[in-house]
Amino acid sequence: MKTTSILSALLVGLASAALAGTTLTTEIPPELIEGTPQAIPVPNLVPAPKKAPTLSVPDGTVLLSKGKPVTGSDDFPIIGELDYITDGDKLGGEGYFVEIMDGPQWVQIDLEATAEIAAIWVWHFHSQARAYHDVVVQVSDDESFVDGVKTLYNNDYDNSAGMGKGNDRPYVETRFGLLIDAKKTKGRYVRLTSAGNTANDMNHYIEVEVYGKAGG
Ligand SMILES: [Ca+2]
Ligand SMILES: [Ca+2]
Repeated sequence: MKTTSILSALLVGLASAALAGTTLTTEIPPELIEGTPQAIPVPNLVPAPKKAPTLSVPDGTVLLSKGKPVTGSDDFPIIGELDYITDGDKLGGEGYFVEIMDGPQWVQIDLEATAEIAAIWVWHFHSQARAYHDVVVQVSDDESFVDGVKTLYNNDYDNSAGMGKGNDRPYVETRFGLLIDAKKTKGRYVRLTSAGNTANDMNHYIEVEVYGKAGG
């Protein structure tokens, strides 16, 4: 009896230790699918999720990227503005996405201070089921991404973007976005690369959210 109580107390202690942290949630935009569905001809595709992804993050994790400055390899977007990426709007329709030119292109968020990053949540485009090619997400304290670059996500399975072969799988864009576990990686800048998509050669972003703790 006594042994059982001690054992129970131990198990409760272990359970609360394992549960330390918070489940990250965000506002998911409403469904808005337009046009006729198109085939998504990429290998090893992760099917579209039916609900929002979840991730346990450290207590005290906050949204760091809201309103932060965004730069890019294409300074003159074809549609919209780079600022859309951190403005908090995630709707799928016209006026909410920025379109940048074809080829491998990047956008970069400046958190304005080194942070301990817990998660990065990405919406490229969600009014049509499609997959973006060569999605690579990196963190660095170096604005030019030469030194100290940490790659958190890379689904360029054939290294066509020339940044190294990635082991992540291509996925279907949906309103639920792509949630990346950043595992407390430290850095000031977040750079996201892509190289067109299965519907056209252009690159798009609706919103990117970077979560973590400032001053990491
Ligand atoms: Ca936005
Ligand atoms: Ca590729």
